[in-house]
Amino acid sequence: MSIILYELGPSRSARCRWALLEAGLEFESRGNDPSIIGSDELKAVHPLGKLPAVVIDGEPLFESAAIVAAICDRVPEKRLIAEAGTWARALHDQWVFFALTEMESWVSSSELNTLDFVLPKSEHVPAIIEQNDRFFVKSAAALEEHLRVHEYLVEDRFTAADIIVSYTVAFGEEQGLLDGFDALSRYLDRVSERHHCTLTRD
Ligand SMILES: N[C@@H](CCC(=O)N[C@@H](CS)C(=O)NCC(=O)O)C(=O)O
Repeated sequence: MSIILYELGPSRSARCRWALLEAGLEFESRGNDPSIIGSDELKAVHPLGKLPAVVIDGEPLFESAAIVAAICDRVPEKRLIAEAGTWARALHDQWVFFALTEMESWVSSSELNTLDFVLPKSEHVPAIIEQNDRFFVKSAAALEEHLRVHEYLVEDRFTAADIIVSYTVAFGEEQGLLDGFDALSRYLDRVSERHHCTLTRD
């Protein structure tokens, strides 16, 4: 199997690196320089020229959650992701979509409107931050409920869902949004203990 991963430090590509390390698959790393973003080389793999992106056996794939699932599906013997077609896989999708649409969209918008990495300061809308925080916290409370009684998201064991969702939770922690969410903090501590974890936390 040949795998090329376009990545950059603590960007969402960290999810894919983590999955590849858990899977024990060899890969070639490309990028690791901010100039890769928006480059023609990356646009040939990701239509928006964003990270992460991969080429697996010559086939391009983008979106970090899709990449993590594709990697984990390649090594069924490692049991890194609930089997396709099972109810557990539906729960995998549930938590992944919940994290990406009901949580990550808000912290991502706050980041875009705070750092000048993508949008110049003149285009920032500071008023949006308070609203983003409110929506993130509302969803975080729902995830907190689940993780108060479960150590992991699916099948009560570490899986790809935890790779994807814990990155989103850590994104919220970075923005100071986990106050009072003890189960979420303990969850981040738990997944951070894994040898291959790529989460960066202060
Ligand atoms: N939904 C995408 C998000 C991709 C994304 O926004 N990547 C950021 C780095 S974490 C990026 O490349 N930003 C550059 C830009 O927006 O131009 C995923 O999960 O892969």
